[in-house]
Amino acid sequence: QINEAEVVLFSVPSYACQRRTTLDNHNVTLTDALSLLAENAELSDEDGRGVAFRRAAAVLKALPAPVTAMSQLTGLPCLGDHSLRVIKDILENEASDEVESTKQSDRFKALKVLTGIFGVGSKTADRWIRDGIHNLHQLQESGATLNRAQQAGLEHYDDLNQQVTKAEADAITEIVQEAVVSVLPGAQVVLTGGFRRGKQTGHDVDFLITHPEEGREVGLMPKVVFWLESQGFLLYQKTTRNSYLEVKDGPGRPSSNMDRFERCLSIFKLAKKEERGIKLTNPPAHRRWRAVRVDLVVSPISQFAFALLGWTGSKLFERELRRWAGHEKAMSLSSHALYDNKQSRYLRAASEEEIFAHLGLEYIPPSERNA
Ligand code: DGT
Ligand code: MG
Repeated sequence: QINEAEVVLFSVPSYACQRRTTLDNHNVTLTDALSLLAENAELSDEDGRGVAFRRAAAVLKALPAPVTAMSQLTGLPCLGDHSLRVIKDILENEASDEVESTKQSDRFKALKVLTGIFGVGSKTADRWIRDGIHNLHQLQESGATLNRAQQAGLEHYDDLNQQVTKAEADAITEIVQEAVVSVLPGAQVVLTGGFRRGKQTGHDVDFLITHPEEGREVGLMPKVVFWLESQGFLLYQKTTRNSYLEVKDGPGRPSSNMDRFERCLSIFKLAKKEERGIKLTNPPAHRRWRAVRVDLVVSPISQFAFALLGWTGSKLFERELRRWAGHEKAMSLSSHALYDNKQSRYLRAASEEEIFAHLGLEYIPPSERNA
């Protein structure tokens, strides 16, 4: 029995971008449960529900201590009835029936296995499940047509579903740095994504590349890719113009320099640590390398701060920044720019700090963006 006076009441602001969320999560059981329901919703094309669960989980991640009683949650934002019910079940019974039955369901398991293939999204997985395909064996037997990405994803399935370590990310950073500096001296490479937020593992390694002189970065991506390919570092690569944010959330009228924004989705062939730098005369019994997902993005220096902020994550933190900008400031934030709808002009920024300042937000460093 907890004494009323001893119950710690929590208080957090409602947007994740107003909060400091470190990797020190005091409510892992609860946030894992809510994240699983979020994932299930996303895999079932119920994005609204997915975001609701993600927001609820993020609020719990920001709390300074474990939740022990429902009364502590009074007044906290983003905790809807559904999330509160799940939290209550776990606090009272150690588990939520809904979470457990979702985890055990054939559909969820099949969606997880199939979307675990690089290049397979929820729509493709759903179509395959409707065709009776629930696992990799059935997929291979089915004769379903796979695109190049999916073929590579299937081929390297086990490697790509094994977490990338910080040590592996550092080894890849060295390779990418060598590639970039070889083809354009003075160009800069920054590790982004989860590793920039201080995570020790990740599902991929994300890099942002730029050059301090505007325009010098034009045409850089194909050169970097050619260098990496000729050195045998790439198992797969696809370079695309990045059109994700301009279309969905951008200021609406793409300017010509947005065409320069390039992204390369790749699979690296990374030598195993004990093999790096060693030339063996006899092939060893075990495989000497492993496949790792690597994302490269090239940005002109004028957009670099926006790209850095946009590619550091977390995904929810990004979403909340854009929601804050739109709903609270009448601004549109993308990985390219910040547009002020009231002043009808773009706001420049040379650093992430300046972007937070434009948005009227306290600066949150990468290690505290783990919402
Ligand atoms: P991970 O890799 O699972 O450990 O976690 P993160 O946080 O590194 O997530 P990841 O690699 O999926 O993406 C890194 C960040 O990049 C993410 O927080 C948001 C951003 N991002 C991801 N995909 C896109 C995209 O298609 N366009 C833009 N502009 N940003 C993206
Ligand atoms: Mg990542």
